[in-house]
Formats: sequence, C-alpha cells, structure tokens
Amino acid sequence: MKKRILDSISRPEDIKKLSIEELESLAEEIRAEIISTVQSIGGHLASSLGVVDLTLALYKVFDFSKDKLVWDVGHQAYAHKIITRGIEKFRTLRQFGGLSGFPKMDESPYDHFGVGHSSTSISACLGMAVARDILNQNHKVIAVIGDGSMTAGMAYEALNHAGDLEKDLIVILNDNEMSISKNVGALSSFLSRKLAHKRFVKFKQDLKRWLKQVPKFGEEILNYARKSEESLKNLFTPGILFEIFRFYYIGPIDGHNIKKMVQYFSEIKELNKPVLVHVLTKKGKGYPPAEKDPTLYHGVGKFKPNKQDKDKGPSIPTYSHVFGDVLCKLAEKDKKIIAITAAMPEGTGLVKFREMFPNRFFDVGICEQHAVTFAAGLATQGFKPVVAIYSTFLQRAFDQIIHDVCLQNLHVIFCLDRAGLVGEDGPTHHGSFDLSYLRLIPNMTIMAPKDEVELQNMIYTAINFNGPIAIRYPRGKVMGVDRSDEFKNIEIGEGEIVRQGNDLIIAAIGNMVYPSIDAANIVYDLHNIDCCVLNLRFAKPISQNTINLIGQFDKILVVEENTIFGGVSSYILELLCDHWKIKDKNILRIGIPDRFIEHGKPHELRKMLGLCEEGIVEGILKLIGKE
Ligand SMILES: Cc1ncc(C[n+]2csc(CCOP(=O)(O)OP(=O)(O)O)c2C)c(N)n1
Repeated sequence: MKKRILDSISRPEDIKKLSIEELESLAEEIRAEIISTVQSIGGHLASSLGVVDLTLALYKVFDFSKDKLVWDVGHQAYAHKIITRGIEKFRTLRQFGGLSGFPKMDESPYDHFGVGHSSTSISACLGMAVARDILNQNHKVIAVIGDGSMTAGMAYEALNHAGDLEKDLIVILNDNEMSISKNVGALSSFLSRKLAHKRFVKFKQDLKRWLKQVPKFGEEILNYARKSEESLKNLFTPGILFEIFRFYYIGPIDGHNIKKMVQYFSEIKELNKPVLVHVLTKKGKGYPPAEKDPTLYHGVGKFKPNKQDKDKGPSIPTYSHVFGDVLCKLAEKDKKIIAITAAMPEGTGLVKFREMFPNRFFDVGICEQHAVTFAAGLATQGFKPVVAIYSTFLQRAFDQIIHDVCLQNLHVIFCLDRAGLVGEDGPTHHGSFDLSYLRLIPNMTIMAPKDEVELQNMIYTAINFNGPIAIRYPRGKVMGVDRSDEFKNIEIGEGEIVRQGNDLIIAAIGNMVYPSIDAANIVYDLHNIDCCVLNLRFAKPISQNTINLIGQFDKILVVEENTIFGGVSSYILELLCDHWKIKDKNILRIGIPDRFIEHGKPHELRKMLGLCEEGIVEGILKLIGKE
C-alpha cells in the first residue's frame, strides 16, 4: 500500500517541506481522514472539508509557532487539529476526555484563541495585533471568518476599529455562500459572485449603450473604459465594502487552488497593513453528499460509510421538532405570531414554519442582538414575536432582553433550545446559564417543561400571555408522552405535585423532573423513604402557594440543569429566607457546579455531575442522613 504523506506529518513545520503537489495529495488524505472520523463519531463535517486546502496553504506560508491564527467559530478547524495534534488524537475528537471540537487555548499552543460562538475572530486578532505592536514583536495575525459569520455586527465593529488603527492584520473571508443554511441578508447577495458579476455586466451594457450615443468623444471614452475594466470591476465586487473600512482587498481567490493561495499569501505576508483576502470555497468539498446538501452535513451524528444520505432524522421527535410543530398549529389560527431565528432555522425546528408562513418567518443571520430588538419592535405593534435561539447564543443579547424587551414589558416570547448540557460541543455550547441570566431581570417569566406535552402547553400559555416570557428546553429527543391537539393554559408561577410523599420534598425543574420521580421511587423501594416530588414548571415567578408547599418540609432537595449560582435553587433559598425560617431546614442543591463543563456525551456529563437518577438518590440519602 502506498505510504500516506499524512503519516509523515508529526509537527506543523513538516508542512513547510512539502511541494505543492504533495500538499494537494495531503489535502485529499486529510479530507478522507475527516470523513472517516466524523462518520464514526459525528462532528462538523461540511465546513471542515471546505477549508482543508486553505489550511495547508496557510501552514505552508506562515509559522504558527509565532504567527497567530484565529478560526472564527472554530467548527471548521479539523485540518488544523490534525496538523497540530496528529491523527491519533484527532480520532478522540468531541469524546469525553478527548480533543475538543473547537480550538481551545489550553489544548494546544497552536490554538491562539478559544472559539465556539461566531464572529469574534477579527476583534480577538486586532487585540493581538495591538499587543504585538506595544511589545515591539514581529509576527503576523490572521483571522479566518466565514461569510455566515460576517453577518454579525461584531465583525463590523472590529473591521471599523481595525481600519481606523491601520494595524498589520490579515482577515481571510472564507466565502462558501453558506451559513448553516443558505446565507442570508443584503450583504450575502453583495458578496455573491453571481450577483456581483451580473451587476457588473448590466452596468457595462448600460454604459456602452449610453456612450455610443455620445457624439465625438463617446468611442474614445468607451476605449478607455475597456482598458480600465479591471478597476471598474472593483466597484461591483465586495472590495469596495472592505476598502471603505480601509482594508486592502485581495480576491476573490480560488480556495481550492493551493498553488495560487501560497503565491498570494507569500505576497500578502510582506504587506504591513489591514488586508482582507476573499477566498472562495466549496462547503463539503470532496464528499459528494455534503457538497450536495451542506446544511444536512454541517453538523452530524455518526453515520454509515458509503451511505449516500445520512439518516434524515430520528423517529422519536426532538424538543425542537415539537416546538416547530406546535408553533405552526398556533400560527394557523393566530396571524399575529411571527417566528424569528438567528441563522438556525433547522436547529430550532422552524423549517416547517418557514414553508407554511414565509411572510411571518425571519432568519436575521447570526445576529442574536438584532433578533431580540427586532422582536421588541414587532411587539410594540401588537405582534407576537417568538424568538427561537439556543440558550448559549441568547447570552449575546442580554442587554437587548433587559433594555428593549423587559424594561418596556413587551410581549416577546423567547424559546431557548439546547438549554442545559448539550454534550459533544462542550463548554462554548452548553446552555448552563439561562435560568440565572433571565431570572434576575424584572418582568421576565421563565418556564421549563418536563416533557413535550408540557412544552406544548407552555408555548400556548406564552402566546396568550402579555409580557416577556421564556421557555427553556433541552437538546434531543422528547420523553415519548402522548400529545393531543388540546392546548392547556398553565397558571403562572404554579408548580404541580407529581408524586406525593411526606419525608422530604424534591423541587425539580424541566428535564430533571422525571429523573427525580425515578429516584423517589428507588429510595421508596430500597429505603422506605417517601419523597414528595414537585414539578416547579416556573423558574420565575414561583407562586406563594408553591413556596409555602416547599417551606412545609424540613428537608428540601432542589434539582436543576443550570448553574448552581443564581438559578432556581438560589431563588428558592431567597424566597424561603424571605418568607420562612430556614434555620432548621436541611436544604441540598443539585445543579451544574460553578465551573465550565467539558464536552462528552450528555449522559456521561450528567452522571459526572449527579444530574441523573443516581445522583438524586445520593442527594436524598445525604439529606436523610443515610449516606
Ligand atoms: C453567536 C452564534 N450564533 C450561532 C452559532 C451557530 N453557528 C455555528 S456555525 C454557523 C454558521 C457559520 O457560517 P460561516 O461562518 O459561513 O461558516 P461555514 O460553516 O459556512 O464554513 C452558525 C450559525 C454560533 N456558533 N454562534
């Protein structure tokens, strides 16, 4: 068997010794390695395949033991991981104890900045460039950012600042015309090669027609215009946009032509000013099913080799599906419902809504802040905007939630998907904080369903509410409870007893309710301990009735999949303190501890943190004194 070049790569410097032909072969080998690894363990496939050639060209020209490289989002950095960690380690990607799916500073000296949320790369690189100059150092700083990530305001804040400082900084725009879905927004059509070309051709035709009518000088000007076609063309390419920010624009360059990229990068390396290199790539490059459907293959679970299409979806629906389905049903009757997503129509379950109600669906791009204030504007006009954003990404819009929605008490419905531990994507993506960051805001109501029926009723309750209201639900499959089309209103702030018992009370919220019931049944069978289990349903408000019920017990266990700080258990402590004497009470809290939780399978992480039946059993025994 022919020896692979990949097997001779043990350090990034090895790339420098390779010829262009060898780099081209290596690119094929790396793509094959990425495909087979993702097939067996899941991961971000299409984006990573698209930048293999670009990665090799960068490593050929630059020296990242001193030059800095920041991958925006970082989901596309698999080739970078292979080059800097080796294949064996790469195969542990996203698994508990293995490599993270994203660049992470404490994982490798070649990961110059930790990423996961989009559009941070230019800001971080500008900070590094300023530090370099203050310290009189001499190295290059490079941000690689996708066209999807260029929809976020933060990228422009950084360009604006960078152009003003005129620092030596290279921004590589990796343009594959895709975000997770098709990229959106006016800018994306401006970037679009087809449109830019079309606009240019039309302008040329109009100009020609007009000049031909101009007597005497017309023909002369036309000849001149022909000569300066290249500079005219610039007016119709994205160059003009970046030049306004005082970036020197280079491109577009074929992002799969390693030879060309190496030539360009070698020249760019000699420039000492802000440069934007526009590179065109194909998302999913080298794997036909992913090239054909890059959205489906953006992030995948493990799938069978040689299977043309990965499984289209699990038979048991997810919380996202139920959310999308219920919202469609409600929107059929209520024309005021509007759905908003920030570049995640598939992930949040809104594809069906987009098809059914195209005029009431808005994908705003990776713009969580704008999504929230846009919703606030709609709410002032009597609409019922439903903002569906993952828990972790809504963190971006904290001020907009406070200032634009809650301060004005507007009826905006927040649906926070992927709340709690998300698993393999790790600490950048866990939804660990939402109960805390939402709870402290006046006027905010927060719910969390124990199952899909409750999710359905909570959406219904939220639509008929008046004021800011949030529902947080976990990633993954629902409980499998029978759902009917009957929607029920839930009384605000009221919990429900789901198991009677006298020895202690377990107050649980969201996905922790069923494990609490299971744990209560186990301790009853094994130890004759009889627990009352309360499904809180609300993280805020918690009604006086509900807190009185909890307060009657001397032994209280609170369980939530949220940081232990500032979430539901903190709230219960505060309420008990205000309304009851807590001196004689024995209270235990189970939640996400005050640290960032690593990546791994959700059940592994829950087991580690005691957010499962066994952990709750342990908690009960501790409270009872039977450890
Ligand atoms: C703040 C934030 N919102 C949403 C996401 C989810 N997300 C991850 S990748 C991605 C698309 C990025 O598109 P682009 O930058 O063009 O990269 P590509 O995958 O096309 O290479 C999105 C929306 C995120 N990582 N961060």
